[in-house]
Amino acid sequence: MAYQDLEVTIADYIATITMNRPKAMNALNSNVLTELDTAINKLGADDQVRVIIITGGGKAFVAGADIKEMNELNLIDFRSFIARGQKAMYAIDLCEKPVIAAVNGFALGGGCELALACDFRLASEKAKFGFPEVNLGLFPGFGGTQRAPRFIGRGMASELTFTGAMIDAAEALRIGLVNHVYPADDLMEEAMKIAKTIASKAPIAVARSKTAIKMAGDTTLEAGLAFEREAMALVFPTKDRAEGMDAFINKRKAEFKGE
Ligand code: DAK
Repeated sequence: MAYQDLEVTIADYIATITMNRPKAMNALNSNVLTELDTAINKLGADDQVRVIIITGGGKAFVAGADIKEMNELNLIDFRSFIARGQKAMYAIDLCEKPVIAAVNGFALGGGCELALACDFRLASEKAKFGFPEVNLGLFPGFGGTQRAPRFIGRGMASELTFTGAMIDAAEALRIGLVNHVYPADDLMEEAMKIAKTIASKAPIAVARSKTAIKMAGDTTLEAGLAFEREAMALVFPTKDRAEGMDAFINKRKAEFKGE
C-alpha cells in the first residue's frame, strides 16, 4: 500500500516505517496519524513481518503533533484529533510484534509520546527528547502522561512535562528513556542488528512475551503472574517450542516458523 506521509519497507522479516514529512519535521497531522494506525495494523497482521522499526526521515524523528493543524481546529475536531492520536499510539501497544523506535533527531511532544509507545527506544547521538507542550498551553495528550511515568518514573516524567525542557541522548540514556545511544551514522545499522536478532527467535514466544511485559505496567503482580501463566501455556504446544528444545538437545541451530 502506498502512503503519503510514511515510507514502509519490509526485508528479512523486518518492517521499517520512516516518518516522511521532513519539511514539517515529521509533525503528526491527522493524515500521518491515520496512516500510522493503518500501517501498524497491516504490519501486525503480515506473516512476513516479525519486528517493526519506526524512524524519522530528515533531521527529526517527530517534532510533535502538528501545531499548525491543531491551531485551526474547533473543539469537536480537536477531540477527534486527540482520539486519532491515542488510537495510533495504542495500535503499537496492541501490535503483537515488537516495535522499536530508532530516534534519529528531535522527538518532541507527540514525537516523544510515539517513541514511548514503542517497546523500546534506540537513539542517535543527535536525538533530543522533551515535552514542550506547556509552551503552547497544552500538555502531552497522546498517552505521554501515562506512559512516561511508567518508563522513567513519576519524578522525571513530571519534571520534563512541567518544564518543557529538552534533553539530549546522553541524558535520555541516563534516565532510562532509551536503551542505547549510537553515532548518528550507525543508528539504523544497530537497530537492524537488534531487529534481526529478535526476528530469528520464536515469533509466537516473542509476541506472547510482549503482551505479558505490557501487563506488568498495567496491572497487579498477582494478575500479571496469572496472565503470564496462561500466555506461557499457549506457547507450550507450538511447533516452535518443540523445535527450540529439539535444537538445543541435538546441538543444532533452531529454525523457527511462527507455528
Ligand atoms: N508542527 C508543525 N510544524 C512544525 C512542527 C510542529 N510540531 N515542528 C516543526 N515544524 C515546522 C516549522 O514550522 C518549520 O516550518 P516552515 O516554517 O519551514 O514552514 C519546519 O517544520 C522546520 O522547523 P524549524 O524551522 O523550526 O526548524 P529548527 O531546526 O529551527 O527547529 C524544532 C526544530 C523541532 C526545535 C522546532 O521546529 C520546534 O520547536 N518545533 C515545535 C516542537 C514542539 O513544540 N512540539 C510539540 C508540539 S505539541 C493533546 C494531544 C496531543 C498533544 C497535545 C495535546 N491532547 C489530547 C490534549 C501533543 C502536542 C504536541 O506534540
